[in-house]
Amino acid sequence: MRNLFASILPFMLLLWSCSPPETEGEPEATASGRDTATASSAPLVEPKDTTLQEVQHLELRALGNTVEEIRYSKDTLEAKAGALIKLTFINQGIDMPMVHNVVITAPGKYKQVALAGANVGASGNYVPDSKAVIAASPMALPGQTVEIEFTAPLKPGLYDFVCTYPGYWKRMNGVMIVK
Ligand SMILES: [Cu+2]
Repeated sequence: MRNLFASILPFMLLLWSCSPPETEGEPEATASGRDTATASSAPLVEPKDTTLQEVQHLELRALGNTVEEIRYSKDTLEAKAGALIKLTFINQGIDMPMVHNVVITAPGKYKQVALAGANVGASGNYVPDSKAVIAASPMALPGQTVEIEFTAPLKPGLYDFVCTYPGYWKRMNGVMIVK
């Protein structure tokens, strides 16, 4: 048995060494397949470089020291479509509960967002988890200034902004004009 194996082995090795390469032509097919995939996925890659994005500074104040007096310093904010907005929000209220924020919402959604925010409560900063929310500042306590950055919508139109502290939306809302 051992002798038989020993006599066959050289022939087996000979056959194995003479077998032709198996995968000729395949690398070419793989390469062309990869090229096709790259070409079709390229448009999905969004530019991450923001160095060319226009930066725009906006300022908004919360005025008044009673619920009957409270208001924003402006009824409208103007933003350029797609610009990086740096919004400074200054709460000029003196006493509690003069607590305010500014939430940018989709067109016509300020009331809906404010009512949903009131249900969220203080633990959630009175800001609902909603597609209608474009950007939201933290709550500014009396005398506090907060700053937020967000990208203005790409689509021009009339967007809303609102304070979502419970009940304040009635007097604290405005329009963000995106051009
Ligand atoms: Cu407010």
